[in-house]
Amino acid sequence: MRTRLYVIPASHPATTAALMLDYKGIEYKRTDLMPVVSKGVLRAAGFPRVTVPAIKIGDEKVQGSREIARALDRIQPEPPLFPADPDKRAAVEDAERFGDEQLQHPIRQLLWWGIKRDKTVLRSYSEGAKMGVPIGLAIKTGGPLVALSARFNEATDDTARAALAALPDLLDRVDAYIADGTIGGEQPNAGDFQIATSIALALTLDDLKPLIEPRPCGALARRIAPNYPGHMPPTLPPAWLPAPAVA
Ligand SMILES: N[C@@H](CCC(=O)N[C@@H](CS)C(=O)NCC(=O)O)C(=O)O
Repeated sequence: MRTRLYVIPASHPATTAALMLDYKGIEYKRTDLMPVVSKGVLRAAGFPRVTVPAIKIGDEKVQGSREIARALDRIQPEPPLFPADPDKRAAVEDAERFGDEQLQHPIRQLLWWGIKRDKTVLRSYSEGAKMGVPIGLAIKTGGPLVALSARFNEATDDTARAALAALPDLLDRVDAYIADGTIGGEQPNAGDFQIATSIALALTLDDLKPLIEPRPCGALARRIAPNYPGHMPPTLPPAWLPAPAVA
């Protein structure tokens, strides 16, 4: 079936969709979009909203990482992204919802906070992407796009500090999902794909690595989303950082 996935390079929910397509063995073409510009392209392609991931699969258009998980299971049931047992499915859906609604955004805000300070890191986050313009040029001329993205995502000092303050509890919750077997099993599910990409993106920020790497969620991210692109050297004020977890 003809399938095209629309992504912004290094977008964590877009990587969730890519990993789920790979897991299902569905071949697809990828369209890499620049942030902000992505909104117009998605609208022009007929999607109802302005965020990635979005896919065209056959004649269907599906947008949103959670919607895509369900569409993929419907279109190609094997291997499944959700358990057949209703209680287990409800637990995976709860983890997936948490990943989408609570975990994704603070990590996104910390990323844009850092990019705002040093947009040269965009080169590493765009590794392997085909943006239609040379990445050096995109970086040189990308100031306004970065400023707009930071504003769109409300990546301010206050929200970055709030994201950092919330991080230990968010990581505890992921570790709890792993401990109770909701995610982290031998066969990955939609919860694994949803959550691991946010953790993998967070691991590209050197400031966050010591908080995450010793935890079970760090190992999960490395297993489910290896080779995640991007690297941000230390940039956050040390006074804002929570204390690393005690091993
Ligand atoms: N919760 C949505 C989030 C989608 C989302 O916010 N995607 C971001 C990229 S991570 C986006 O498209 N932003 C638009 C932009 O940066 O211009 C999902 O999981 O699909």
